[in-house]
Amino acid sequence: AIAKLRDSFEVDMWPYEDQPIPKGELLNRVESADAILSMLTETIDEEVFLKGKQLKVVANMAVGFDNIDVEAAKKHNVIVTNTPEVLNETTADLTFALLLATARRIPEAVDFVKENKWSTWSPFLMAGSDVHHKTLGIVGMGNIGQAVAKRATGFNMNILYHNRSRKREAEQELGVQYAEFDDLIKQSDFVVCMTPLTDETKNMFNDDVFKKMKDAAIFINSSRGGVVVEEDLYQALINGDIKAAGLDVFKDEPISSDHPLLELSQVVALPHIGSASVDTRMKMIELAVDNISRVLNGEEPVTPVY
Ligand code: 8YV
Repeated sequence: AIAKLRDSFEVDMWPYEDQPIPKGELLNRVESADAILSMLTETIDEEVFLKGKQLKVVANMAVGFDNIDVEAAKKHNVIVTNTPEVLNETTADLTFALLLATARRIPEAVDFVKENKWSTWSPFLMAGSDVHHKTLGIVGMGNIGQAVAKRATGFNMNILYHNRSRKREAEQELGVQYAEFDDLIKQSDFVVCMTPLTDETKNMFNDDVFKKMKDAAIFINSSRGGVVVEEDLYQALINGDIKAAGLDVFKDEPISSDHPLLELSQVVALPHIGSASVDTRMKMIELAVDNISRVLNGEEPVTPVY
């Protein structure tokens, strides 16, 4: 995909495998840039738009774009694009895998075998929680939320959802039921967060919310870490307000191994790999490259965010 860009444009690429581009470096390089292909690791704020006088488009290789100040982009007449749809199914697969792994304590059980601790059989050895026929609450019923619900129907789960707007089609097709946020929180055995990070959703999972959940509830987050007050989640797990958590995302990523949540055996943590299948990442980068090529050729982008 990058080679395709190189056919028509000069490409200045940061070796992102090592570390995200430092802000100063980004500010230097953006001065001569017409486009930025960004990942979530880059904060694209007003400062970047002020320096990037030639900038016409910022193409984020992600569906979420909370790393970009969209209002500042509008002000500076810069188009912002994202990569929706192509990652829905892959992210839903990972979310469901995380739910199953957390409920059935898979990572703990794998370690148990590898660490040579399996010396006998006992009735409750690595016993976890059932998933089938339990109540799943999905907060954020966009396309990925709906793809998660579709998977849950195969497990005969009772599915509740909360969303800013009702999703009548999903209600009909998937048999999901709309619930007020508090009702969903109180009734669900599994609470899955699938909302984007906005001013409205920031810190929405806090002490108050965890206390309302069932003691046996399992919280799954594969959207954005910023929707959770991590200290409150830690306390909720310690105090037994909820049972376990599966987290693909954290407030400040990447986290290091001394992150408090990692001390807890009932936490399954992943390094933000929701959309990380080779097929999907290829589709995402191709879409991002397509968006850049189109804008720089004077055409409409495929997936603008506004
Ligand atoms: C990104 C994501 O691919 O799409 C999103 O919003 O969180 C992931 O799918 C990943 O963070 C790389 O930018």
